[in-house]
Amino acid sequence: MTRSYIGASLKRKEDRRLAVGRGRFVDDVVLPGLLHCALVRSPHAHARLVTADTGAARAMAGVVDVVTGAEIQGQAPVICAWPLPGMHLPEQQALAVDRVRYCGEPVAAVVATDPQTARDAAQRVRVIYEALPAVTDMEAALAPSAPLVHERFGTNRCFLWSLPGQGVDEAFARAPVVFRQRFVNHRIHASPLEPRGALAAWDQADGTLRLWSSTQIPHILRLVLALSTGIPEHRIRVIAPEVGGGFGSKLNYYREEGICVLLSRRTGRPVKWIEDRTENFRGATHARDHIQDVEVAATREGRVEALRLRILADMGAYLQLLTPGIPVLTALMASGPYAIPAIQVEVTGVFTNKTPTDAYRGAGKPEATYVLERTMDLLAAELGLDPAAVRRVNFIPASKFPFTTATGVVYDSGSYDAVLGRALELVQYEQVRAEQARQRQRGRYLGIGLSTYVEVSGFGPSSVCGAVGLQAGGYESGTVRVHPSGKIKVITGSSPHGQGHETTWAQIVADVFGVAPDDVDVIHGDTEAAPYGLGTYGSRSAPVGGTAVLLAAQKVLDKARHLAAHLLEAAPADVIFEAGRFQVRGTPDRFRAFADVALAAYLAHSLPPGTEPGLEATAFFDPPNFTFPFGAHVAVVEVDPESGLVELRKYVAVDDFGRVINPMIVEGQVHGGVTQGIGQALWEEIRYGQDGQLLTGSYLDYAVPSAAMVPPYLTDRVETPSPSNPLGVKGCGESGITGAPPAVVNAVVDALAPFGVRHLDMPLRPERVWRAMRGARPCA
Ligand code: MCN
Repeated sequence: MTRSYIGASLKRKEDRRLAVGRGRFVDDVVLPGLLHCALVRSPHAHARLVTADTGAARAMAGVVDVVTGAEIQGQAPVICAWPLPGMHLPEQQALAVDRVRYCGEPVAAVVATDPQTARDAAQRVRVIYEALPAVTDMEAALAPSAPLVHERFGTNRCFLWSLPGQGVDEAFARAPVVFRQRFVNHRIHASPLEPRGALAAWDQADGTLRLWSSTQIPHILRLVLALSTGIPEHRIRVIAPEVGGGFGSKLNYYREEGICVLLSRRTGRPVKWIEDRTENFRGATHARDHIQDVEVAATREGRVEALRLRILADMGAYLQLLTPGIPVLTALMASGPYAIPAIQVEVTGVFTNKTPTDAYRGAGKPEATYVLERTMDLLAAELGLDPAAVRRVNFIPASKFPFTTATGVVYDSGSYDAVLGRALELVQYEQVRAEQARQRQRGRYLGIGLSTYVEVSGFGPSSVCGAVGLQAGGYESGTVRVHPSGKIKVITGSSPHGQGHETTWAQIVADVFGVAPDDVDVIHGDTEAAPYGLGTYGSRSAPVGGTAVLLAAQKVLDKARHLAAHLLEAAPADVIFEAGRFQVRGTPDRFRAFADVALAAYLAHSLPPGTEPGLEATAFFDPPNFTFPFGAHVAVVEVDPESGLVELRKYVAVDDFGRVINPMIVEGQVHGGVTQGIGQALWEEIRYGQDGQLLTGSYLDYAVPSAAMVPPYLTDRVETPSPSNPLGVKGCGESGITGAPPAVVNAVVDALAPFGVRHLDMPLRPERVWRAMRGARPCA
């Protein structure tokens, strides 16, 4: 019997080099004549640029070039790929010209022979600013007298996008239960282990550019760079070497990449820029930052009949690659796992004097889940029902798939009751509820929080991406190259940065050819090597990229079967492939080993008529639909009434990712995502002062959780294969961060129920929780 590697918890191939420090990141790339870039960044959130004196910096030994915005105006602007109808699209120059609009915006760049000299010289660039009033609050920004982030628009409203929603008004008119609530989904930050970095090497002789970037999207970056700089795309090679995490923040084209390219062209030498942590806090995109007003119409049994959702989404000062589209994803996913008949959503994008927002793990979907899951708990509290019962009343039944939501999204498959049932079983729901009641008598406050989510993963399909205005397709590519010895190279358009594609793609291909995963190596992240691919984000790689690799391998196998049939003098239909060899059906002694067929393909002494030598194929997979992973998470907390400290006592996650390729990698993805979600719920927060100064610009002020701050997670899976791809897989990368925040907040609010607390906004740091309890007398 052939062993199947799909479904096996193989250790990650890539960890062999990473664990011993042999990974090669952008900062490890050193080229002859390398120069280093440092940026002068605005200390003001909003100011007019009066003058910039670069003389002292230029005079320093080791400084090779200094540029200001005016000198490179128009040469490498940032591009937004998700224009919405009627949207105001501001210019974002590589370096600010005339005006700065957020604290940390780059205004000048210095290039020197070593990084320290570049940084010292950047300090000597004397910029005179005329400070202007800044606006950081979205509602204040929409007021008529607000300072304008972009004067030429005459408003800070970037766009208004809506789903009108049929039957919503009628449902509200007849519903016996109606309530509203405001949720603030605050601004957070991705915190990758490796900050951003870029190295541009312009070759004057042949007009070619190589750019090493810590990016999730090498091909898209190459295209955008070509459009932005005018350098022909076929003369650009983008390389994403080892990338130390991105979590969506490296799904972008950033000014710093363009600046390195321009400086390399000006100096004729390679130019590297490596971001420090403070810059990462100010310059890499932020995320979430929604104010969500929800109105709910429901029956007394807890069935939601209609939702009205108004979202204010903070764009920050400019639009990055996908900024406007993120809240649109929230709107489209506003039905969650529930059969809500009527949904109306209005999204307003708002400019403020803050760092631009964009994708961060989940990108719009955690925001939707948060609204829905808090809403379900509020409804349960309103009606005195159990939160699990309210969810069950509203779930889309398993028999109703494919299911079209009121927001127009077609869910592929689901079994929501199954994941909730298993999660309640694992957490021992009845017992914990009884324990909660007992402890309350003793003045101890336990809380139990549920979160049942569905999210969308596996971007494409391309036609749907186009229909919602995204200027990118949703397909992915893969090449499978069998060498004459039978060893295999896979070249993928996906661009992993921590997700383990080198291992999971090898598992897929090993199963097709009946070889060991060690016989399959995977190359990624180099536009010169890989067919055009869209990169890694939106938990798309397994459903779309993995499938492209599978299809390419199947094409190769098909060619090999024809060749084997020729060698065996049999009809291809009579040749079967089993345990790594082609054999004539019913005649086990007439066979050719896979490696022998590979050699024959390259020797080409005897090929079937019309067959080309060689054994490789490329496939592009454009899926017919997205995939819709789902799950049920339960958090159990205890709140200390003296300090407001929240202790997370238990966390259960039961998820459905369809068929699973590597359970251990998937488990790691869930752990990472859940931890980031808990981070948002309890600690992480990007805060600005009213003057637009970033108050949380380091890990002294911005608390990301460590392993010691979270409990061991209890996880399980249910498998409902996705019909959207032949592997039956759904993406798993964003589920944890989608499920966790409402589970934790629901648990804390549940713990505080005796204090009459109905809702608290994240992050639930001790002070906020303590203030909510203070003065309120607990009732048993
Ligand atoms: N997988 C599997 N079986 C499934 C689904 C996935 O074995 N049914 C495996 C895949 O083969 C892959 C991994 O799990 O090895 C994640 O696959 P997938 O869910 O398709 O997600 P992507 O590979 O597209 O990764 C993107 C996703 C996102 S959107 C963010 S953000 C994110 C994340 O994954 N950022 C990460 N995980 C991260 N992990 C690390 N270490 N660093 C990041 O920056």
